[in-house]
Amino acid sequence: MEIRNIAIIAHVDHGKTTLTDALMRQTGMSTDETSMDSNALEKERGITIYSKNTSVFYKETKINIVDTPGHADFSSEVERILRSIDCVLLLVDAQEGPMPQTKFVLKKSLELGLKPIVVINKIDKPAARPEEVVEMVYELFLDLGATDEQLDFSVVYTASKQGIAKINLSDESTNLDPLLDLILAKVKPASSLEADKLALAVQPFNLAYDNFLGRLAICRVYNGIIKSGQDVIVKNLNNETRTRRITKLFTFQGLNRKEETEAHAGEIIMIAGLPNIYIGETICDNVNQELLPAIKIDEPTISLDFLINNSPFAGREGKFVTNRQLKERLEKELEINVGLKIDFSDISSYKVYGRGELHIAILLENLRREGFELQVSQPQVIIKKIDGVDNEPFEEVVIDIPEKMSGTVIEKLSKRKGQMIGIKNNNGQTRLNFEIPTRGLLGYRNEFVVDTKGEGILCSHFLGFRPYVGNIEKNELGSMVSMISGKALAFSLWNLQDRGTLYIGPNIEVYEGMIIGNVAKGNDLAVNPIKGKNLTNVRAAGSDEAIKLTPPLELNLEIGLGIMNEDEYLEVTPKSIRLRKKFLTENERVRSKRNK
Ligand SMILES: Nc1nc2c(ncn2[C@@H]2O[C@H](COP(=O)(O)OP(=O)(O)OP(=O)(O)O)[C@@H](O)[C@H]2O)c(=O)[nH]1
Ligand SMILES: [Mg+2]
Repeated sequence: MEIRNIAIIAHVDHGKTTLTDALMRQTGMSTDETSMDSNALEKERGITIYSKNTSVFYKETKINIVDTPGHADFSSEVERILRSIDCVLLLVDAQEGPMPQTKFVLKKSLELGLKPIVVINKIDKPAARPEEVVEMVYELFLDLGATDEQLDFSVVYTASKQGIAKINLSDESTNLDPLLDLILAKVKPASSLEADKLALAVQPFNLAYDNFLGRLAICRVYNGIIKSGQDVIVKNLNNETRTRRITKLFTFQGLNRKEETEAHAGEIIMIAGLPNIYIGETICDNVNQELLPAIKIDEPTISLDFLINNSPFAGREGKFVTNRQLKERLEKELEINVGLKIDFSDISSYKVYGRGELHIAILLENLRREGFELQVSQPQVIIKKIDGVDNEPFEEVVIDIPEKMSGTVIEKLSKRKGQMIGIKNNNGQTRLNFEIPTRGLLGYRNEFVVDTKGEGILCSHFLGFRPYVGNIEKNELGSMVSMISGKALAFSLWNLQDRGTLYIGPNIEVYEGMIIGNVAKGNDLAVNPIKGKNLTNVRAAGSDEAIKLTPPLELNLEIGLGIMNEDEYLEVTPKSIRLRKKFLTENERVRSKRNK
């Protein structure tokens, strides 16, 4: 059977997974409301975190599809996948138009010589402006230096939620066939009898893990036929070889993997039996086989320390609380989490390098759900020496906000060393473009949500390492640190809430050194949240009946990582997320400062 290999790429939320799901449903690969976003965290957050493979059958052709994540923190996945498919569907929201991630994934596709099919999605939105968006996409192609051939892209209009595609906006349509037909017409076949006869050449572009089968490699078969049970030669990037046996071989069908005895040139497969297999290696059956072109993996941009929980509440909620367990789990994570690096050289605190706050937050969320307790330090950007000069990561930020809020946002980002490179007003909405050191952006997202009352959209994308821009003044808030252990009382919280924002409500157990809120003005503040009211006969404003507490700011992983200070840890357990000082007592803190 003929095979076509495509990936769906886009900015976050533009509808990639919805389209993939609809394609699977309409071709009979899935029947119900199941989705490619199958992971629990994906379902909860409504975003794709891991790229996933599927295939559908249409008119005697197998179309392998890779659904990719749109969030910038996971973009290194996308780049690897682009190397291993033959065409991309570039999805663009018919209202929003191209966004930073659209630009990033398109740029990578064009550089690889791919000729994208442009899919203008969500044409059902009332504010959709599909024709205008096509123009904007064309401009973007031009800006990115597309060749004439690439500029001559096909366009298809879709409402993937309704499962409709049309070539002309005025067409009537009830299904996605126009898109599928376009794919058959425009994407070159991956399979051929000639390629089957060539010497075996297979390359992994993604990794997975199975408790029974161990590490799995998701690969493209470029040439030849690979068989289950076959002995293969794996060549690493330095041309060193090792021989291993393929123990299992799968293809992807709908939401499932299907065990196969062999796979032909052009297929996308998953194989087991190669324990140390890594992305970009060449799997072949002949030592003289040339290496396939390497696949570049993006470097991490931020780092932080992971250590076991040693707070006074350690071990209360978790199943896995020891150093050894944490280390083993992190080592396992490295098997599949390709954007992640970990330095285990310090035996009690592991340095974890990742691609952004969300990348790290997802790892932490997985750990706590599995029953781990741990603590992490404040994320720091990675500084890299290039030609003897310190360089730091920079990001491009695109912000959509109501016009009246733009002043505050511009002011804050400028203070954080952001440079405005564009501003556009449209119907009371403003779009701002900034280039800013990642350092300046760390922790800003929470402030942004508050400043824009949740009405703003902020997205960022990694630009590259650039020379260090010097000190950044953030108005870091002080912390309200409990000086005592016990149960917080409404009365004392009521007194404290004027000083800043509280992270806890009454009856929450606290320990000495735990951070229970921030201080709006000034430095850290040692407080006593368990103090009861003096018993007097006089009824004061703070009587129990009168106590009205503002709801606390509940910490979650992303908020915690964003607001924590350098001398603090975020304590993560299956049930709780707390902030604490590294040094729990005031005495220790003073001493450590003096020793600095
Ligand atoms: N109105 C409308 N909404 C759509 C359409 N397609 C998708 N959506 C909605 O857009 C949201 C995001 O859809 P997803 O398919 O998860 O987007 P995605 O591109 O896979 O997102 P990430 O994988 O996180 O980058 C969901 O709420 C969808 O229901 C469409 O054609 N019309
Ligand atoms: Mg998705």
